[in-house]
Amino acid sequence: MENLQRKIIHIDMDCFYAAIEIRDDPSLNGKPVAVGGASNSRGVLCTCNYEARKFGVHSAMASSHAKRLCPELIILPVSFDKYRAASKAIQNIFKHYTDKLEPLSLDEAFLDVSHSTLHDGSATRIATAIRSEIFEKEKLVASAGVSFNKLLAKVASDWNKPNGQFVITPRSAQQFMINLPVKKLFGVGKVTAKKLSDKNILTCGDIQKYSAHEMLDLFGNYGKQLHDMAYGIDNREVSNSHIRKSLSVEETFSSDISSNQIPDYIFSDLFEELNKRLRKLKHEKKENIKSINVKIKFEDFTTTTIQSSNSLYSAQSFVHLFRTRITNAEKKIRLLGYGVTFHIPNEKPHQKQLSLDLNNPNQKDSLTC
Ligand code: TTP
Ligand code: MG
Repeated sequence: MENLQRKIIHIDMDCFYAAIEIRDDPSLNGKPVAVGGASNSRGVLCTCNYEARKFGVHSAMASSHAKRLCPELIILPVSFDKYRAASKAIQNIFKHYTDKLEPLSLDEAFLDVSHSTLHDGSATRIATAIRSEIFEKEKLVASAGVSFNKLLAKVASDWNKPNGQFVITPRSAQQFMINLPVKKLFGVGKVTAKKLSDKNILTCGDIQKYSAHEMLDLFGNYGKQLHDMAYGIDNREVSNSHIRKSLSVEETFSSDISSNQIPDYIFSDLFEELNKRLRKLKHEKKENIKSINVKIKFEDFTTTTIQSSNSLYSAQSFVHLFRTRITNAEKKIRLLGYGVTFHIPNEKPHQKQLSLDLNNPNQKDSLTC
């Protein structure tokens, strides 16, 4: 495998938003706790602690459903300011260990410690030290993955969650990949997993039975990427100058609305929120917008996204995009979202897909979680 010499750590905080809430209110300790929209207002959960997960509760679940699974569940409102402050504190801790640092979201980051002399240059011991420092200073628990590339470090950080770490060495990688379920790879959601399982492909070892060409024929460009991932190949650098690929905001209505009855203020509020978020970004400016999109979730939970690369970025363009495609009122609408994608300088197609999957900024940053 490539890059034997690199030492990459992926840190991911455990049940991040919920952990912060519990830290700040110790009476919540040991109870099932979630953060998100209220269960009587069609809200959705951002996350929940591991006590709640025992009941089958998870991120992005409707709060009302979560309450049915776990009637004792305490659902707290979202306090982004607190989460941002904790995130900043954690990022500052990472800087004690390396300058080559790539935050992926508020609660996770890649660190390249290949050239560190700390802890005798042992990435495993550096990862342990980072987790201890986070706990001592922030009273929050993190998990870590250690490996020789980003793909494997990220898979590894999920392996011993919560409060654990896992190392994939060049020597163990081959065996590890053979048994790794495809669902653990970035970008393999339910739909891709189903397509793969229809061909009896359940593990990375199953993918390895196909040549790169066969995977390309079967699944298009993504098939080739899956083939690389199945062998644990990932040459991407840990990059400090992380550039965002997209930004989106969304709102779940308090009750479903017919498409022709959506009040104007909903469109203008969404545009204003997107604008506000856009202003906060460092690198990605309005002039760098590649396309705009409108996401619609219907009452039956089916979702459609309408995208345009030819529209100006304006409030009218979003409304126009919505109106040109949603012309009948046959299905009511549950959620509306506005989003943009950005031009990425010098982007290679393969890197693009991988980093899109990795960063998945839309979901974590959306207004309704
Ligand atoms: P995750 O790291 O995916 O989840 P987590 O930290 O809550 O739990 P764990 O890593 O232990 O599995 O996401 C980090 C935060 O991002 C999470 O605390 C809340 C937010 N988030 C959402 O708002 N919506 C989502 O759908 C997801 C997955 C996360
Ligand atoms: Mg996390």
